[in-house]
Amino acid sequence: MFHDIFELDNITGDIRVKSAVDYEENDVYKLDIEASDKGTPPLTGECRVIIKIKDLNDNPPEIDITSLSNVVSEDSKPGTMISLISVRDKDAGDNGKIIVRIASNVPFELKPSYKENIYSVVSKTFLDREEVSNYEITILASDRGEPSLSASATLRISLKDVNDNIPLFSHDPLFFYLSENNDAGKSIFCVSATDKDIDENSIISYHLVRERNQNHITSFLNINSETGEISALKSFDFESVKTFQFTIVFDCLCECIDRLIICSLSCTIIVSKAIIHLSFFFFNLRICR
Ligand SMILES: [Ca+2]
Ligand SMILES: [Ca+2]
Ligand SMILES: [Ca+2]
Ligand SMILES: [Ca+2]
Repeated sequence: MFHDIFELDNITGDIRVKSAVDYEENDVYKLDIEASDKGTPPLTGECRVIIKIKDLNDNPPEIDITSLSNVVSEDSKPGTMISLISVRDKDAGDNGKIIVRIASNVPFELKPSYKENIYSVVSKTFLDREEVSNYEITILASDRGEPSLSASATLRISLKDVNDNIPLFSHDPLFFYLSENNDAGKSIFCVSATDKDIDENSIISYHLVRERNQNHITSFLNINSETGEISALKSFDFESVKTFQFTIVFDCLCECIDRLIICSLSCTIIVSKAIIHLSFFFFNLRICR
């Protein structure tokens, strides 16, 4: 095999390299050399030449990422393992010794394992999908060679939503002016709450708290549970009723406190004389048509 790599000058005895040598392929060659004189018969002598190849830092580190899942629940506790990282470098000595770090500013850190060159990526703080929903974790591996070679790899993580936000009304309590002689059966105003979660966790269902007394104002109001649109079933008269109050509730199973909670909004409607121009809104209300 070494005939392909080394050549021997049979006059001078010089050994020359005739093709590339690679420490990672073979780090030592043993050449058996024979010398003979020109006598009759020729006499010979033998020796063994051992050639050791010196390592150069010609291989950057390699990074393998084994993701347990690319989706992590936002309620994962600090220290939750996200992924396994293994690094290797074909060089020897310092040329193959690797320093690994996370190069991006993310709430994750590397924990060395009991095995050399294997690390786990773990969360180091509580996570909040409503603050940051996706992370790119850049892993940087550098060897200790001179000059150092390095490589990077990116791990992408999405946070899975947990229902940890209750719906919130922008104004609570709510005061609302309604012009008397409103059209019975028509919408008088709309309540709207927002929920920072997504999908099912952000769907809000509105309900009126009904009083047992059939003459209570809530008997004359309806709410669209999906839109929050409130309609009055009768026309109000300033001379007979000037103000009334009721409560709107919505249910939400908030996982942050692990129980069903009732969120509510207290509403006060002030009936105004018809001469006042239509409906006047306090705060930032949306008119439903
Ligand atoms: Ca090398
Ligand atoms: Ca190297
Ligand atoms: Ca959430
Ligand atoms: Ca929610």
